[in-house]
Amino acid sequence: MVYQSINYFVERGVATIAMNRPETLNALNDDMLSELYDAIKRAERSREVRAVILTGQGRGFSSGQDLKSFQHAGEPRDIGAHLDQFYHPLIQRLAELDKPTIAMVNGVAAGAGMSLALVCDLRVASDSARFTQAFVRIGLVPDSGSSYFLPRLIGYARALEMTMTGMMVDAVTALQWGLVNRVVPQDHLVEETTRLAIELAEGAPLALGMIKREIAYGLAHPLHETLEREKDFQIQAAETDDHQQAVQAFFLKKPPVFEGR
Ligand code: T3D
Repeated sequence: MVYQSINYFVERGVATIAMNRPETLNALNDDMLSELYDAIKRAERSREVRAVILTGQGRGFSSGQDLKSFQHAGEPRDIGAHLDQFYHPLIQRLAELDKPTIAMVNGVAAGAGMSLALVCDLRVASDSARFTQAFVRIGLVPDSGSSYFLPRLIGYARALEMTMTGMMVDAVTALQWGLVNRVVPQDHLVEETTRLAIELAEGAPLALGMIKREIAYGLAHPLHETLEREKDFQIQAAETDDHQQAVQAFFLKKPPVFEGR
């Protein structure tokens, strides 16, 4: 697929996917949503790619669904079919990607644009990033996973405040609330996020994939089931060449080199 609405490149094991409709603050139209899905699939299938950065070009991360699509004159728009066709597969694929994902939040993240940031494993925000659950401001409700991820990240009360008011949350507050992992000056955003992504790309890929699933499992299951799941994953991890090699490297006082085996 040739991309028109996003940019995609890979460097040092990190795929960077940048939404590229800056004149709309990267509003999500069908082309962009299809391309994002394709890019995630591409990153997932590439052996070279071991971490993914999702970001936006220009001064916005993403302003959410392109509001032009709501300005229809004739037939009412089938919003359920649209969510099923575009958003749900994208959010699900990102959530299930067996590689670490980082949202590099360069500016405003609104509505489903914020959902895209939430589904990523980590969020690094610039000091000019802003977050809004804009849905309610146009009489809609949270979608694209916001009602799943937001209370898990910031708690019930704050999630309700954000979703019921559509308030704008600045980067400092986002950090205090646990909505983002780090806030860095805008000028350092790419450098700092890339450094973190490379660190993850050089980590043990099989273990990282399992960690992602294990933590999600632990949030949704009781302790006794989580202990069993941890054990299953630990058995698998202990059998990898990466683990064996890393233990040897420890005693040789060398850094481990993880090959994903
Ligand atoms: O269809 C389905 O499947 C349902 C899915 C729904 C999911 C959703 O995401 S619903 C929520 C959609 N998003 C919004 O409601 C947010 C709308 N945008 C805003 O509230 C503001 O633009 C922001 C708070 C994000 C940023 O404000 P500000 O003041 O920094 O920028 P601005 O001047 O409002 O926007 C800059 C330009 O981007 C402007 O265009 P112009 O006037 O320069 O030609 C504006 O119209 C355009 N823009 C911003 N957001 C969108 C957009 N164009 C289309 N769609 C947008 N969502």
